[in-house]
Amino acid sequence: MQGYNVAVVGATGVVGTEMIKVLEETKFPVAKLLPLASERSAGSRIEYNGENVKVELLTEESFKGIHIALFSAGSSVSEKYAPIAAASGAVVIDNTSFFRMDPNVPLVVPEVNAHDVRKHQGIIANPNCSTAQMVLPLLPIHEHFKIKRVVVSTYQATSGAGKEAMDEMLNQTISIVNGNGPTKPKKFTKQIAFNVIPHIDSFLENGFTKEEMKMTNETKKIFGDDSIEVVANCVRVPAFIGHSEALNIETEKPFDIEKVRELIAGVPNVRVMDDVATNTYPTPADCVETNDTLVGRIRRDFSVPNGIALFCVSNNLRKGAAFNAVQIAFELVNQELI
Ligand code: NAP
Ligand code: 3JN
Repeated sequence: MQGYNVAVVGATGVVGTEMIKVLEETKFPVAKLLPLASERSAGSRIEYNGENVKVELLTEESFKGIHIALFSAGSSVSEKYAPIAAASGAVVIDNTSFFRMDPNVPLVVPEVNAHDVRKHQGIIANPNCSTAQMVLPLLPIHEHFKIKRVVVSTYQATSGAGKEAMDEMLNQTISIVNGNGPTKPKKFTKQIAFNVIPHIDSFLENGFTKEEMKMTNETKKIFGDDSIEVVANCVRVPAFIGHSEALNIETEKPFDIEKVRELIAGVPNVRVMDDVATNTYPTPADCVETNDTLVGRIRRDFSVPNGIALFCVSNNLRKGAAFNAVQIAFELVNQELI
C-alpha cells in the first residue's frame, strides 16, 4: 500500500496541531490527511507537508475510507464518534480518558507494551501525558528489580489544559507585569501566573484528583501488573510546555544505582541528562523540541531499603499525546495489523 488515509479529530487543538506536525516529521505514510473539528473551525485551513488543507466538520459520515483516526477532541466526542469510526473500518487511536480503562481497549506506550496493539478491536487508547512519560524510566527498573511502590509529584505545564489555558497564563502574566494585577481565573481554579495549583482535573470522593488516579490505574494496566502501587500528587505550574515529575521508587530487589542509570539510558526515546557536577539535569525548557523523555537526578533514596529517586521531564504534547499516538500508528503498520 502507498499510504493510509488518516483523520485527525480535534485537528485545530493543541494536541491535534502537534499530531499533524508529528505525522509530518516522522514521515508517517499518509495517503490523505483529513483534519476534523467542530463548526467553530470547520472551513479553516491547516498546513501539512507544504499543503494547505481544509478543516472539515466532524460528522457521522466523516470516516468513510479512513484507515486510522487519531482522536483528541475530548471524552464526549470520543464516546460518540470513536465507535462510529471503528465501525466504518478505521482503527481509532484515542487520546482521551474515555476508553483507557476499558478491558477491551489496549492502553499502549509502545516502548513498554507494543505487543498489546494486536489485541485491539477497533480502538486503542493513548495514556494520560503524565503516565506516558513516567512509565519509560520505570520500565527497566520494574523488569530488573520489580517495583513495589512509586510516589510521584508532577509539575504540569498549562498546555496540558488546552489552548485557552495557555492564553490565560500568558494574559494573566502580562496583566501582572503591567501593574494591573491578575486577570480573573477561568480555565484554572486559581491564579496560574507566578503561582502553582495543586489541582488537575476534578476531585474524587477519595480526596485524590482524577488526574492522580489516572496515573495509578493506567500504570498498572500498561505494565499488566496490578501489584505496582502508585500514589500521585499532580500540580499545575506556570510553564507552557513540558511536564516534570519527581519520582520515588521502591523496589523488591536490591540494585546498584550506576546500573539503574545505565538501564534507564538504554530505554528507547529516553535521554539521561545527569551530571550534578556540571548542573546537568532536565528542565521543561529542554524538552520543547524533542520526542525524548529526559531523566536526571538519579540517586539512591535512603529512606527505604531499596529506593530510587529521579526527576523526569517530557513534552506533554509529544510523548504525552501526539508522538505516542503516532508511534502506535507505526506499530499498526509494522505489525501488519492494518
Ligand atoms: P484544545 O486545544 O481545546 O482543542 C480541542 C479540539 O477539539 C479543537 O480542535 C476543537 O475544535 C475540537 N473539538 C471540540 N469539541 C468538538 C466537537 N464537538 N466536534 C469536533 N471537534 C471538537 O484541547 P487539547 O488540549 O488539544 O485537548 C483535546 C483533548 O485531548 C482533551 O480534551 C483530552 O481528552 C485530550 N488530551 C489528552 C492528553 C493526554 O494526556 N494524552 C493531553 C491533553 C489533552 P474547534 O477548533 O472547532 O473548537
Ligand atoms: O492537564 C494535563 O496536563 C493533562 C490533561 C489531560 C486531559 C485534559 C482534559 C481531558 C485529559 C486526559 O487526557 O486525561 C482529559 C480526558 O480525556 O479525560
